[in-house]
Amino acid sequence: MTAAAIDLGSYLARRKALVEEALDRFVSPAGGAPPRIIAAVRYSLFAGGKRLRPILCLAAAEAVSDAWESALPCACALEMIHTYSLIHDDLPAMDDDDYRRGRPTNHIVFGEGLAILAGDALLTEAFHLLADPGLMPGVTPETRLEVLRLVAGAAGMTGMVGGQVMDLEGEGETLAALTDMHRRKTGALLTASVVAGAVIAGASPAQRDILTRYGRKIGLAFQIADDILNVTGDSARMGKSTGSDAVRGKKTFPSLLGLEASRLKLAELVDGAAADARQLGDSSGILVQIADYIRERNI
Ligand code: GRG
Repeated sequence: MTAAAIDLGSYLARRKALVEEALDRFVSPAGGAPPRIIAAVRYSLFAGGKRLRPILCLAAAEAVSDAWESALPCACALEMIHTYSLIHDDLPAMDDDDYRRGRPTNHIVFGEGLAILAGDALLTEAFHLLADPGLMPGVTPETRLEVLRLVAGAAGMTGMVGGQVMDLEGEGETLAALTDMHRRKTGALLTASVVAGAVIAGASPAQRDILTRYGRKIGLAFQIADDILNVTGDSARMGKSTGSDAVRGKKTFPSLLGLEASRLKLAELVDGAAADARQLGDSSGILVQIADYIRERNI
């Protein structure tokens, strides 16, 4: 069966279940950490996220090799880094949000101190997983180091943290600045998810280049879709308030470009990403469908 024939809904559900079962093992009360930090970490880690970053990591690995399951610990590490970023982003010192994924945010339930530490723990444990020689069988030390380097780069000052700083400083007043901010804040980790999966699966330099281009396009597309959803989305379905960007006077793609031009930009990026993925041949069917899913998503 070619990948194009796979039903996306069932693929996403299967990969999500695989990731959640692995996260449950990796962040377990049996690991010896104080129960309160485990509770705070697990509260946000199992709050109903879409698991898009780990699924992208596994799908990219699968596009390159049949040995894609070696990427599972890395997929989990990426979800842990993503969850840390959401916990910290919701803090009073940052976006000061009381609800995420339809539930009170981590600091509302556990207090600010524990929420900061839950984020710290998730970030640290993610690198603990990536560095564990007992995980990712068959992956050479050089490849592991390369994955560590690219995930750290995406999460750090030139990537997600840098983008968050630009956001805090109110940068993003022009389309170029907004695009740069989002490429760092949201795009970098999404791109790294794709590239890390491919590298673990033994991608050639040409495959890696193709998937880097794909990742950069869907990374920005994801943020434009998020901005559009903040204007047009259904808050009950999304589990968070919509319209908040306009209330806060935040610059977004719809506020700078208008809704219609934002939709066109989103379509251009998604179509471009799908064209990139198709260069990998039949095994890229799922990546093509995930690009479309980002265009169509309503949560
Ligand atoms: C605190 C260092 C630090 C960084 C925070 C990513 C981020 C940087 C903040 C999140 C702010 C935000 C809501 C951005 C919009 C795009 C986005 C990342 C949405 C949430 O990602 P989803 O939709 O979430 O993949 P789920 O809930 O499905 O996991």
